[in-house]
Amino acid sequence: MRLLVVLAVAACLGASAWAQPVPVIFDTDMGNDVDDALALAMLHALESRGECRLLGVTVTKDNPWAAVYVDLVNTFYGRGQIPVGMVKGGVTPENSRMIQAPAERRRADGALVYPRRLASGAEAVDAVTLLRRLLAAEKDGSVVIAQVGFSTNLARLLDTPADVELVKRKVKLLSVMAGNFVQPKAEFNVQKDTASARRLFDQWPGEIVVSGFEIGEAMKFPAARIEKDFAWAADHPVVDAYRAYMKMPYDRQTWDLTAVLYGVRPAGAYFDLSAPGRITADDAEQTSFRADAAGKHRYLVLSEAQRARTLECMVGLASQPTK
Ligand SMILES: [Ca+2]
Repeated sequence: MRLLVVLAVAACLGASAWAQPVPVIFDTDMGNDVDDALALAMLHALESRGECRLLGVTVTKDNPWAAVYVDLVNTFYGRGQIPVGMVKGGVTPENSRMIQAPAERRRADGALVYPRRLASGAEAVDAVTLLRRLLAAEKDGSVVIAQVGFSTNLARLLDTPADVELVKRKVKLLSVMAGNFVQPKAEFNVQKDTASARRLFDQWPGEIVVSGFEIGEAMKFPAARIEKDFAWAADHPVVDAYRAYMKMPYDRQTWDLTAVLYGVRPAGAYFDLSAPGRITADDAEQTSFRADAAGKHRYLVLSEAQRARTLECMVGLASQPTK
């Protein structure tokens, strides 16, 4: 048993010392659910470990607090210079306590608990412009994009042949949280902007690996670990978001964390993959998969044997102390 635990921990530590950090873009609907915040914390931990470089964050929730919250989390982790792009005319503009409450918290002397660069989402650059700029600056075939919200920004990146060519040249993998591959049910990310999801699956020129609803549903982030594992920080913006999102204690699904984990560590054996094929999003806001040896889409499969180790790894990364 002890050997198994040691092996699991070693496998979670995992990064090859000689590997180059993976350049990552995080595209998120920050504010609609707390898994986006935990996934962003994971990316910072992976960057601290030398496994990735967070090039930028693009937001698909059209609420001004979303970019502010992303910016204050980046600042908390010592990376306030990371650019944040905002969707224009996007979906789900409603306010959300999980992003607004940490952003508004002040100390007794009036100072912000979580300083940041952006005063409002209105100051953030346009998301599509930022995507284009970030991709152009990277080596060919190197960039991983983790899309854990709507497909609004990435679908818009397919508007011009020049941008499609840019995606084809620069992006190594698109790791997406969307859809459902075990039940014919609409999933939030597809439901809220079905046209963009359909367009992404129809026209994205590269490989896509999708984490369906069922994967994060099978692994819930334990509330007790929020209380315990983040205790190294007197104030932590992700813990604040978790507490503000729903009444504690609650265990929350790890949907977006799974897409980040696969995106940065595709060889980590945290998941299995479906056969290659084609994913489509239909008018009923549902995803379907058709096997096709020439297809560029696959979805994640989680075995019972993988579940505990994969969850433990996500919890460990999300709560990893800053340097
Ligand atoms: Ca999300």
